[in-house]
Amino acid sequence: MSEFNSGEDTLTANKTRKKLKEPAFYKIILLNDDFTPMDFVIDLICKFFSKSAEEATEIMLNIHHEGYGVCGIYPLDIAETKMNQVNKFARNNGHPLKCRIERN
Ligand code: TYC
Repeated sequence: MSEFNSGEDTLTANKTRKKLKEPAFYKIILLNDDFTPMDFVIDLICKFFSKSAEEATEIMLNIHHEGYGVCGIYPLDIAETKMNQVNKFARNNGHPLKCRIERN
């Protein structure tokens, strides 16, 4: 069965009507901390989530004030890849910033 569908009833090969599930999407969440520099977070959001500097600044400030924030929503495989890339990028640059995913 394909992961992608219209969400409507579909006539399958054996002529049984089946209600197909919506594909699962996952939010990519960045967590606030007291140490990662704001400029690093803005650059990271631009780099991994294709946001403008203005959008990235707004997202970063929201995380800074609220404790966490959503940077994007993707299918599971893409969300997992981005989360791992972000966590590795922060770690490799010596910052404690953490990224999680959560089912949308
Ligand atoms: N709170 C950090 C600071 O004051 C900035 C920051 C924003 C860190 C977002 C992490 O996900 C984060 N330097």
